Amino acid sequence: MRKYQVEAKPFTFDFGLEKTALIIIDMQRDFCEFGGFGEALGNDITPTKSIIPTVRTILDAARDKGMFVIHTREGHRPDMSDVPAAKKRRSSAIGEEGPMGRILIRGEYGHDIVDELKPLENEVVIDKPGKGAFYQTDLHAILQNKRIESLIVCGVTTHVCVHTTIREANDRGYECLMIEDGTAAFDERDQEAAIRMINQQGGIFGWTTTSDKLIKELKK
Ligand code: TIU
Repeated sequence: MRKYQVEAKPFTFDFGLEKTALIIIDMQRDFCEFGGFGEALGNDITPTKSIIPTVRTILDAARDKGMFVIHTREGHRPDMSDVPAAKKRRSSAIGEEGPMGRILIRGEYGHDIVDELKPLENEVVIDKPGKGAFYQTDLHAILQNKRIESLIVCGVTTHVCVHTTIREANDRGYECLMIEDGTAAFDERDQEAAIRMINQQGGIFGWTTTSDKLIKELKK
């Protein structure tokens, strides 16, 4: 099996295509469009919206290679029985009516993935109630069944759901490559810090690189 080698920090990230999944975290209208959860929390969603074309380029390259693709969505049951009181207390917009339907509720327009990144039939969609994609989901089982060892990670927001997921994956033995310009935080300082926190200390949580470096290697 060919080894792909992507120039990354803190050193080259190598992976085999069949043992790698692209995981796109929470590219939902609730985080990338106006009137959703991201805005309800008091953020300017311009940075999350602006990475959609870059994530699409990465997704297209992964699809071309036949890479296993996973999409995640943060959200809750319509009856909100799976929302911890502690979460609702600090994110009170959850379940409230917004211009895209009830905020962060499964089945609502705002909860779904943006049109540009709509999952294909053969791609996995993980609905998660928390920030991490492993918590209360079957993601780990799916990755084990598919013999996946490495994850290429994109999506939003870098310091919240992307970071939590990478930390969870790292503890479960997966090697993670985070795509710097394929992720976004609402505040540039959080973006910079989140990237540094992954690749510091010899790659304490994993590796980081840019979309052009990944795509160059995939297209070689
Ligand atoms: N608030 C924030 O930055 N993010 C989240 O609440 N969820 C995700 O990151 N998906």
